[in-house]
Amino acid sequence: MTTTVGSVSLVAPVMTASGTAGYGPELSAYVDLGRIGAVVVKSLGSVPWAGNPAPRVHSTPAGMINSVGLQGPGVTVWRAGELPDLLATGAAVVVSIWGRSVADFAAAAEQLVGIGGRVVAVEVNLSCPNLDGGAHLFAHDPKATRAVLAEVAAAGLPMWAKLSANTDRVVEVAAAAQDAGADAVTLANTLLGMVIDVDARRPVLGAGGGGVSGPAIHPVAVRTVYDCYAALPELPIVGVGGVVDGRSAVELLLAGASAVQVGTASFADPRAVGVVRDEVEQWCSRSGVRSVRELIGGAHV
Ligand code: RRO
Repeated sequence: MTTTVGSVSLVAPVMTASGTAGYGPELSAYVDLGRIGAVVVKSLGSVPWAGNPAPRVHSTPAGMINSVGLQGPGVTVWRAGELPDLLATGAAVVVSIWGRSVADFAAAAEQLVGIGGRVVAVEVNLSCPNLDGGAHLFAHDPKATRAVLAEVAAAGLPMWAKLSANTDRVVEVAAAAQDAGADAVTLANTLLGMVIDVDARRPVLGAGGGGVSGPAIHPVAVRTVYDCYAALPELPIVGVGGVVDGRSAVELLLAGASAVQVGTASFADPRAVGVVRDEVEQWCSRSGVRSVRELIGGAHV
């Protein structure tokens, strides 16, 4: 079940998706966090952030939409207050960071210096759909992506750039990320969306629009991973989007991901990430696959 994402070795190819498993040991009551690849914490900024007005989540056909709006305590408070308890569970940790500007990312990265140990990577969230209402996503622009990663490199951790499938430039942006020193790309964040309450004649979410996730976007994730792997075969990929069981995880591995993340499924069942991990193992046993690494990119001719 072991895999690698660039220089990072993981005990399993299944981890939590940022924003869906808190910052600390929340899921440890339901999942042995030492048996999954990593816990990817919700994106943290350089300062505490209150997030968007409620309601922030709403179910949609085959998924959900959210406009959480980056609520969080900030890197420094998290590092002192929540990280020790998370590490005590035996989890490997990937810290996700966000910013509204290149300088914000630099400040968050600076707060990570020296963190090391079982914090194995920083996932750089260049694709939040709820930053300034989705008006500008760093991940829609190769130059902006490059500029952020150049600053985050100072954290001294392997960098995973979390990108967006809202743009037809995702391969170009992934190439820019690779060029700027990213060890991997995480493909992909939620898609821009909106739900309107027809009786109230208003958007359901407090912020108006939000990010759509879950099985409805799984084929989009598969295509995005497939295209990036085909164009940039040396760039490791973490696949995310609508993984709900072993088969949907294997699908992303076959598209070219070295590991996958489980997010929305955890809202319905907090055991989901552990269940998916076990189902991948069972699928491999039944299919005569001796190592999940054999699967990576296996759907490409
Ligand atoms: O907090 C959020 O609203 C949020 C983030 Br940072 C993100 O990257 N993706 C998402 O769907 N929601």
